[in-house]
Amino acid sequence: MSILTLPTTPFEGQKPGTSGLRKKVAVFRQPRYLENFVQALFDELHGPDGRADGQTLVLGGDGRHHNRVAIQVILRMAAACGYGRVLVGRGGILSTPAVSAVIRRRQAAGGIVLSASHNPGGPDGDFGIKYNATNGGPAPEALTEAVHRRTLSLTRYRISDAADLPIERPGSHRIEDTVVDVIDPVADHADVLRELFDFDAIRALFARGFRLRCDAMWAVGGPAARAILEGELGAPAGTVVNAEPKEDFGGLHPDPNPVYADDLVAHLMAADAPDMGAATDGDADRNMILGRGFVVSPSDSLAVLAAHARLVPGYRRGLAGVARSMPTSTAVDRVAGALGIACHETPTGWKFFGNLLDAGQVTLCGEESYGTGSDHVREKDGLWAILFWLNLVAVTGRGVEDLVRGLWVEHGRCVYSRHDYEGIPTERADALMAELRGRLPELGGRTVADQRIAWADDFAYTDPVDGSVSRRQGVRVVLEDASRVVFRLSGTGTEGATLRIYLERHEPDPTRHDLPAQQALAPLVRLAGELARIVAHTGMTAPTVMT
Ligand code: G16
Repeated sequence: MSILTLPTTPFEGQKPGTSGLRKKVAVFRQPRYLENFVQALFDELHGPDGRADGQTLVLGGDGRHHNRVAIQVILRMAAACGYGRVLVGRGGILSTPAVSAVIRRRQAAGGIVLSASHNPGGPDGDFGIKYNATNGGPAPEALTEAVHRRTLSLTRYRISDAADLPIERPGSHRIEDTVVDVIDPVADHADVLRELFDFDAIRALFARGFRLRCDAMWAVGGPAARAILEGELGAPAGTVVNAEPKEDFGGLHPDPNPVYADDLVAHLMAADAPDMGAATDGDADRNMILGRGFVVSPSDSLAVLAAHARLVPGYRRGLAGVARSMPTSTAVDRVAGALGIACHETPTGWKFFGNLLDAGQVTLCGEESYGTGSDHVREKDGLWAILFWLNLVAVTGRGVEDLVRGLWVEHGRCVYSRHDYEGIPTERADALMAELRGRLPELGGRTVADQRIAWADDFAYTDPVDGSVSRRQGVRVVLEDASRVVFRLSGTGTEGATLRIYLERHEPDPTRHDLPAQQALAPLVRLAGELARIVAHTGMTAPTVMT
């Protein structure tokens, strides 16, 4: 075995988005593409000729196509970089929350997650890579931007010429001076979850005949969900469906929302529907929750968890505060107000919660994009959310729908929807946003599509812990009754641009809570179309996805 220093030249476009670098598999397959990004990361972490002497790195991915190849490359590069130890998930598999749990429990220096999350997989699908820091959370913007800058000037990378390691079984190996331990992909994460929830109460719930359908979408969440829900909590075999992880997610789009998890929705709408439905995504950090005949919006889910957190052992002492991404509905703000705790509004991206969690300023956080989590790890966590809901149902004796309706009765309903326009040519999407931003100064006090605008801005965030400022995080247009429309471009796609439009209106009147969301939000949809001139810019007359 020896360490090689090999010449390379930069690739354009290795700029991490909302959550790491995501590209088509074919892009990652190009010789030196992955190597360049990893070397740029190691250079930033350890200095240009630095060595990570003695440090521990966690490594794993969601098992999508190209995962196995990439794992072996990174193992050889980590050895060349001098890591003392690499903890790699068996078969190269670790869910995103599991990586976070392992980093924290084993005091690792950081971890590399190979995932494109909810994006489709397979040879023609997407691949991705991101770095999580010592706190177990996604690297802050300052690091991802520095890595990108370094990718543009890279001239060489270092790699061991060792053979592939057999990582399909637990064991310990060595590349150069680096010890490579193959670890159980579920154990650390399961230990963390066990400490938080009342497993006895959930076991009793299942023993009473409670029926759950948990759809793992052929992704990495399946084995952990099966082990805990069926193995430990006594849910009947078959509770977790689509549970075997597949490299192409069975050809499906592993995104737990009503559009892509339509099979689960159909089961929960059927006459003999189970009591609760749940789904997790490609890397098992997102979740969707359903009651019988009832879909819970992610924003409402966060608000319900916050409102009842004290009923769950891990949060019995109450919440230090809560946080939500800016486009997420204000339902949790209302709950926080009633609880007398702070509610922080951050830009889209889980990385923005990290400092608040580390500083003990918030306990729960969540996003409209089907992510909820807490200070138990530094990632959103799909199985955590499912267990939290089960725990609440078990100890309150109330169903999923009843818990959400209780929130609406107490705080009014934040009627909410997101409209996505996917596959827009990038320059057209950029032109739309530029025009919108250009109009911002004149919007306050104007009436557009019969709606009176109170104020409008481009969201900027100053991190209260380290003072870092993130600008241009989304255009907000707020009406006099506090209804709002938010416009931003997705930072996770791999083809063209996706325009996301977030619509929210508060409805205090209980007799109007059952109005279909799209009907209640129709005036805001008209306002959004007129303001952003969507048809003129994109040629599209309707969104491709509505959640
Ligand atoms: C990632 C981020 C989330 C973000 C979501 C959507 O989730 O971790 O914080 O809300 O993308 O981002 P965008 O609107 O830019 O596409 P995941 O599950 O894809 O890692």
